[in-house]
Amino acid sequence: MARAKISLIGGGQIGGVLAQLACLRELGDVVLFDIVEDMPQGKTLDLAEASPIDGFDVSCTGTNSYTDIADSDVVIVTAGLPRKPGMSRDDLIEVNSKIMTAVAEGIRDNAPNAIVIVISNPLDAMVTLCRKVTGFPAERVIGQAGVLDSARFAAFIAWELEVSVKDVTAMTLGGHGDTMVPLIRYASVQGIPVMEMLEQKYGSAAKAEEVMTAMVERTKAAGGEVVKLLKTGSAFYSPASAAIAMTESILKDQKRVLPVCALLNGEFGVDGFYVGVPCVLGAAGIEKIIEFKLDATEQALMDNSANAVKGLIADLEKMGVL
Ligand code: TXD
Repeated sequence: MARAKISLIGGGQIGGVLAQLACLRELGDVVLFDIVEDMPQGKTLDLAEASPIDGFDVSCTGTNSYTDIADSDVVIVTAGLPRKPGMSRDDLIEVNSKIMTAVAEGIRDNAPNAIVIVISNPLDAMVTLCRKVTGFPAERVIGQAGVLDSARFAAFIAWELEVSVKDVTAMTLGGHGDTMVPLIRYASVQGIPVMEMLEQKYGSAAKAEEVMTAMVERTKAAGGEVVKLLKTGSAFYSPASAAIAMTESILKDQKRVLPVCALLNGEFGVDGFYVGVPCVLGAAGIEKIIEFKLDATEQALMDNSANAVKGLIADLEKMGVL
C-alpha cells in the first residue's frame, strides 16, 4: 500500500514542527514548501538526517515548486505572517490574504483531491478564502483553531485542579479570536463537571465562578500571552500538534470528534460562514458537524463570535479578494 502524502505550505515555525511530528509519527511522506529558496530543503535535510536516530521510515523533502505537492492526501497551510506583540490576529488580514490566494491557487492546480487544513491567521477569514479560491467542497477545506483553543482551556483546568491533562475534556466554539466561546458547562474531568470540582476545592460557588472566569479569559487571550513572551512570533508547538491530531484522524479515518473551523449551513444559527464547531474528522474530511443545544448565554456568545467572523469576511469583500 502506498504511503500517505502530507504537504506543508509554509516552512516557518509551525511548518517545521509539523514536519517533525508527521515524521516521528510516520503519518506519511512529507513535502515542505516555502517561497524562501533553499530553506525548506535545508530544514527537511536536517530532519531526514535524524531518521536513523528516531527510526522513522518516511521521506521528508523540501521544495519551492508546487508541482511537488501533486497527489497529496492532506495539505496543511501555515504560509503567512505571524503576529508581533500588540497586534491582533485581524491585523494580518491584508498581507495574509494575498499570500493565501497564491497558496490556494497552487493547491487547486496541483493537488486537486487533497483535504486542506488551514492554520494561517486570521484563521476564519483565511479558511474562507482558501475554500473560495480552491473551489473544493467544504468538507475538504478545514480550519485549525478549536483543537488548540480547547487544549489551552484543558491545560489550564488540569493545572488548576492538579489532575492529568489526559482526564480533562474541554471545548471551545466560535471564531479564533477574542470572542471564542470556551464551554464551561461541558468541561469535565472524567465526566465530572469542572465547576463541581472547583466548588469542592474552594468551598464556595462564587469563588469557583471567579476561578473559572479567569481560566476562560486566559484561554481567550492565550495566543497573545505567548506572543508577548516570544516577542518575535507566535505559538508554534501547540498549533502544530493540533493540526497533526486533525491530520491523523483524517489519514487513519479515526472519526475523532474535534472542534474545527467548518462551513456552517444553519447549524448553531450560523448560515454560510466558517465558524468553530465539533465535527467528525475522517477519510472524507469533515464527515459530520455535530450540533447540540446551547443555552441562552452560550448561544448569545456564539452569535457574538459569529458576528466577529462576519466582520472579517466583510473586510475581505471590501478588499476585493473574496
Ligand atoms: O491556531 C492557529 N490557527 C494559529 C495560527 C496559531 C498560531 C499562529 N497562527 C498563524 O500561523 C500565524 O499567525 C501565521 O499566520 C501562521 C504561521 O505562523 P508561523 O509561526 O509558522 O510563521 P512563520 O514562522 O513566519 O512562517 C511562515 C512561513 C515563512 O517561512 C514564509 O517564508 C512563508 O510562510 N511564506 C510563504 N510560503 C508559501 N507561499 C507564500 N506565498 C508565502 N509567503 C510567506
